[in-house]
Amino acid sequence: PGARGWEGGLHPLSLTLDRLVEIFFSLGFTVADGPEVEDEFHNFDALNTPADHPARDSQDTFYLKDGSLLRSQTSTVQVRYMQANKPPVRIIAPGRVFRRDAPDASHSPVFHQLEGLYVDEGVAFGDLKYTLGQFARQMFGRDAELRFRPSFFPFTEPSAEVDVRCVFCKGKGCSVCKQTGWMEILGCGMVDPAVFEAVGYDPERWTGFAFGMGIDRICMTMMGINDIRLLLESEAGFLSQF
Ligand code: 2NM
Repeated sequence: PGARGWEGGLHPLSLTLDRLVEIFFSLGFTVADGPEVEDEFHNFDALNTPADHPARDSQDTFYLKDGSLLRSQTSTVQVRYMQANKPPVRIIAPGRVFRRDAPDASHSPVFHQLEGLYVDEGVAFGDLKYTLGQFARQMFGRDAELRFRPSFFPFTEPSAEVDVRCVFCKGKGCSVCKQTGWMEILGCGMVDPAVFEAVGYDPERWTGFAFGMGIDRICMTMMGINDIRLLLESEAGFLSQF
């Protein structure tokens, strides 16, 4: 037989995304998608982000000549989904997003997010903690431990940032967790009533939670990749390791 050729393989971001989708599918979520070129309503106004918010500055977001923009978050997909569908909602929205950041080892103007949205009657913060706990045990191991820190996002109230006890040193402190024992994995919160108003849901009847994570960052942590720019590299040299 002749020498076997290179067969190709899935990109590390695809491998990471496939695993994330599989986990959220097991928890009852389905995948939604939407356009990468958006308008200000879906990217900002509907998400309780007013005209004077710094995220709307042309230094921070890519605008096109006709006033449309490249989405800076996949929450745009959740907004479109809510406009088109009545509750209950249980979706994840993975996809490419854009921010005007100068590229370096940890920043790229093009990166990937996965956001989730759960809306029904009587949804509480405990449902959010339970769901993310189930996610973490599947993604990071059955003994995964989460820490919720109070934070702020315009579209959720209350909001939190979530850390997982470092999967490499189990909390002792190492170079991956920068000696803190914790790895930041996502942001989340209870959907702000102003978002429900904007999409035509009655905020007196419906409550929900949402969360968002950076796929590139999770991929880099789990696969030991130290520069985000490698994930957009087209040469097979780096990619052939996976
Ligand atoms: C995050 C953190 C917290 C989010 C909110 C929504 C929506 F559409 F429901 F308002 N979608 N995703 C959200 C909430 C995203 O990313 C760090």
